[in-house]
Amino acid sequence: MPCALTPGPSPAGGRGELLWNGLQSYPPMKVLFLHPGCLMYAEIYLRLEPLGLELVAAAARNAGHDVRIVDLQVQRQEEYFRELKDWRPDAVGFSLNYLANAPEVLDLAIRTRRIVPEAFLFAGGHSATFVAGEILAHAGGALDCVVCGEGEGIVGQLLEAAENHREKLYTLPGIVTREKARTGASQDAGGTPAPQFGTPVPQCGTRTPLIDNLGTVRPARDLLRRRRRYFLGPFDPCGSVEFSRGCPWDCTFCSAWTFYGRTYRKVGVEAAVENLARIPEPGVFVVDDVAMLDPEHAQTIADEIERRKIHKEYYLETRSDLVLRHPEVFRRWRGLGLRYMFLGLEAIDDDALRRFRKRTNVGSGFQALEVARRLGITVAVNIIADPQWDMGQFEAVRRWAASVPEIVHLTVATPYPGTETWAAEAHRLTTRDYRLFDIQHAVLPTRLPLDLFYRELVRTQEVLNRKHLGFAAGGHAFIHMARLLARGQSNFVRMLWKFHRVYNASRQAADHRREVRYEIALPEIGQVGNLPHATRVKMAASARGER
Ligand code: B12
Ligand code: SF4
Repeated sequence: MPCALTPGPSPAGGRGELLWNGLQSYPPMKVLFLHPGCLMYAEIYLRLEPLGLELVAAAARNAGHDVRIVDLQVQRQEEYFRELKDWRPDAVGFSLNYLANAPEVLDLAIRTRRIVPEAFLFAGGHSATFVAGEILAHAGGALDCVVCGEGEGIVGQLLEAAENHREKLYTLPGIVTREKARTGASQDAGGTPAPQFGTPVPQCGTRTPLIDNLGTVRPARDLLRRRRRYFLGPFDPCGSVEFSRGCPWDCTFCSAWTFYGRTYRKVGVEAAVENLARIPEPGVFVVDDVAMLDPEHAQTIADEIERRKIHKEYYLETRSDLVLRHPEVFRRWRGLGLRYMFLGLEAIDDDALRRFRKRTNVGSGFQALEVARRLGITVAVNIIADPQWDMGQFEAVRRWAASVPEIVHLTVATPYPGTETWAAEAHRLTTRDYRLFDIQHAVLPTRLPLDLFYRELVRTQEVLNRKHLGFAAGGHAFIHMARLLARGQSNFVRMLWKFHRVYNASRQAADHRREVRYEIALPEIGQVGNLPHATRVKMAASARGER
């Protein structure tokens, strides 16, 4: 039975009792956590366990509550609603990492409120942090609060407050209620200052304090009901692990660094490897923003993996300059099972890299590809398509992609709340439909007519996919697919034939014509902190309608 240091009588509606020693005791709450469905990319290439939500769920369970998770990436909405009606949770927590999922989460919250009117409903996650105030406004009372920042450190206190003194919720660091969002009140203590870019201060006075001791909460992997549905290309099934959190770089299009205030924290070696050892799947995705950033940490984890004789295969995301700086680390990890690496090359011209403030250049990106090839690590690279691209630029990317052995992905430049590009470009948006902010749609003006832009985009993605398919279908991959099917794992094989259904120029153009019920709020110049001068000038110009 959870026990809180909150003397005094229970407020009306609370279920707690006052104990002889003045402490408040209250029965465990039934807490249901929900992850929304897949976005385009996850429909095809990968679908991974929601590690952040598993951590929050574990922390709630450690606080003594009865906890369940529903993941709509691999479960149907009917299952969620059945769970609501049969189990009748006291609290429901919605995960909102991806901005494009906002309308789905809002609709689910509104329907949830009707089914369990007394329940405490809250949302959290990466995107929720940056748009907390507007999400609460859109929800029109369906959501009680939004948690800004990391969830595992605060969820115990949050549930305790929800149960016993809901009127004081807003005093918790990083917790935004409707009232707090409306008045801009920032009376919470001990929080970390709010992320800077595009984050209107009244939406989120502070974030939850950054956690000192990452890795001590063990993700509640056991709560996921369809683990075999998570996969990452040929890693089918696939688990996820976290070795570090945050990023010290400051690319203009990325919000990973603003979310964590440009900090970089490592999970202790023992905890990291223990968490890894507990993953039942043979393939593992390392979720770190920039894996292998600290070579010593990477080597010590490798030592421990060897000592414990853990045999897994790994897929990670990192930067090309790190591959060049510490090839010995990648060689060592290759020996341990590192098979795939995702490198955000982002562009094949230096001007664009400068604009993105990537702090690297095309030459070193290409050198890193060479190093990875020599090490036998398969690389997937990402290129950001600028909506201002013309036919020639698409063609150049197609030609380049065909000339290299790597897997190439194309995403569309998208300003997000929490990024510097959001502050600078938001006033040029052609749509404010959250659903289109998934880096597969163009939300800024395109140079080509929109239909043609999508035709070129899909055509390029198709060429890249065909190349990828060619690799996958050849040689060992065929045997691999046969083995997967024999084990009843069909995620990877299905993905190979699903491309045309998901990536389709007419479908993408039609997405712009859907009715929009929830619109993203635009930033105001006065609401963004510490922006570089050049960005402020750009912002002011775009606010005046200039390009
Ligand atoms: C790993 C990762 C993935 C994995 C998915 C992991 C998963 N299933 O959750 C893969 C590779 C599949 C992926 C895919 C995509 N991703 Co991604 N991804 C990341 C990355 C690098 C790390 C996320 C992570 O696991 N962090 C570690 C865990 C522990 O943290 P967390 O999930 O954030 O959870 C913490 C808090 O957010 C909070 N929290 C989370 N949920 C909840 C719920 C409640 C109730 C509460 C209280 C708190 C809470 O508490 C958690 C613990 O501290 C982030 C960058 C980042 N640093 O966030 C980008 C990021 C989230 N991805 C991004 C994008 C754009 C995408 C794609 C759309 C890309 C694409 N090419 O299409 C797809 C969409 C996938 C989909 N949902 O369908 C953007 C999101 C931008 C936005 N504002 O929407 C990010 C921020 C990267 C960036 N450069 O800006 N991604
Ligand atoms: S894109 Fe990568 S390197 Fe750049 S800020 Fe984001 S996580 Fe860091």
